Amino acid sequence: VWRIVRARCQGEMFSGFETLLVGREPLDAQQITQRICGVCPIPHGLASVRAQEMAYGIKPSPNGRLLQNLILAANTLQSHVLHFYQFVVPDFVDVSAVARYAGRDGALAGLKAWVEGGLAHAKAAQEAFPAAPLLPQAAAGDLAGGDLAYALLGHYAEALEMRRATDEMGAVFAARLPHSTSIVPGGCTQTPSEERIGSYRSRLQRIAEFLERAMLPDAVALARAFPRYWNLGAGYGHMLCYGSFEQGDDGRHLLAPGVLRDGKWEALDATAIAEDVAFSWFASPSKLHPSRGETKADPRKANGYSWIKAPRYKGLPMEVGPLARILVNYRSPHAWPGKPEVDALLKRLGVGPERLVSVMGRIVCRALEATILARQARQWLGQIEPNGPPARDFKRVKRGSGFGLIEAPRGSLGHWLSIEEGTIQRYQCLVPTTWNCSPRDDAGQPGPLEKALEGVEVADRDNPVEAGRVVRSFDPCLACAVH
Ligand code: NFE
Repeated sequence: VWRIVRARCQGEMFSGFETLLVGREPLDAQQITQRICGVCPIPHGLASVRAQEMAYGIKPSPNGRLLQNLILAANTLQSHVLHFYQFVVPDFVDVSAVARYAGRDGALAGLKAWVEGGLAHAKAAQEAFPAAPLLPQAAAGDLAGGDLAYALLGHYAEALEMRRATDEMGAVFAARLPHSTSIVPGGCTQTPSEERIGSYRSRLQRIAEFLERAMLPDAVALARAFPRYWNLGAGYGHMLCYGSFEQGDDGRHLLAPGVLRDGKWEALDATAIAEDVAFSWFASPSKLHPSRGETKADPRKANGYSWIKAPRYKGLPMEVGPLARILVNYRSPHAWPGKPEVDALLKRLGVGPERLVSVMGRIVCRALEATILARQARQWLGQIEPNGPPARDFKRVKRGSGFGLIEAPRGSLGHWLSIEEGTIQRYQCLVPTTWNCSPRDDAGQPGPLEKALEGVEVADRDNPVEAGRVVRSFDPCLACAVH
């Protein structure tokens, strides 16, 4: 057995969206920033819209808020289904077991043909190029086979269908996806006709049914089969949530903002955020709040090892994502309707809430959040005023500033904007994977994922699947992290 003593998390590309926005029309920002990522474009668009709404002094209209929530819900469900079935399941399951499947399940039979084809290709390539083995190395010996493999893989293809359904559902109001053309400051440009509401609702019913029948039970089955992962990959345990899915104009959210420092809840103070760059390839100074943030690339910087900055909250590295959202709300002194659901799930799993800070905790919280969100989306649909105005009017400003804080599928996302002479003078994004995959800060503290990898035991040094599973539990996205 090998033990990880140190880990470095590296973002190895520069994107530069913040610099390319300078000098542009602010109303272009929600279009341009959606291109940061194809998996979570909507939260980028909405964070930008929030920042502009603040600069223009408006809030979305009631329909606008509901439509924005419904578009974000669709994008979040798409991302959560992708993470579980297309990323996590193949990490824990012996996919080649499907090649031995002899039953009558149509989904598994289809997958079997696909896996057999892939294995045949890999074998042929290996024969042609024996020096470069393409077939996977020997498995670490803890991949699920048999009935569990069939159960989880049996939903793999259906999950792809569900991702299609989530994108179709989102596009009803987003006009198109992945990059929506309809989200604007004040709401959305798509009028919620009865037909559109019905179109969203019929897909949502299918997706909600899938989440309750397949995804949540499958996450529970996986957790039961791999109990070791309740004790792996904890990291610091500091959690951050900006809050998301506004329930009205009065500051209520489905997932309320808050912070856990050493397990203790406190209110979020958005001024207590700063980004360090001692180990990041930037020439700009450390300790800048994003409202004053700078992006000056310095690819040859001594000590630099990442294009990701190191954001800290009151000097601490914070984890963000579904686990952070659920735990912050679970530990909040304010009543949260999701709490009984968390308790019921923990009871079913036979673990206490303290075990949630782990690889398995991140996985089950994502599945639980998806079911809560799908249920809530039905309520929002019912609250829409059919054919009512989908947005509020606003006036562009010559000068102003604002910020938008939102929860993307992978965690807390903020955009900070300043406008001078009617154009963007400064634009800064602080993105979920920037929080989770940050490098060391000026004080030398490792980022959350770097910390979570410390101490992890690996059975096979050449095939460190345990480390891979820790990384995967954060659902990292390089494109977002470097933006
Ligand atoms: Ni590219 Fe993203 C999400 C955002 S993560 S996926 O969710 O914002 O950094």
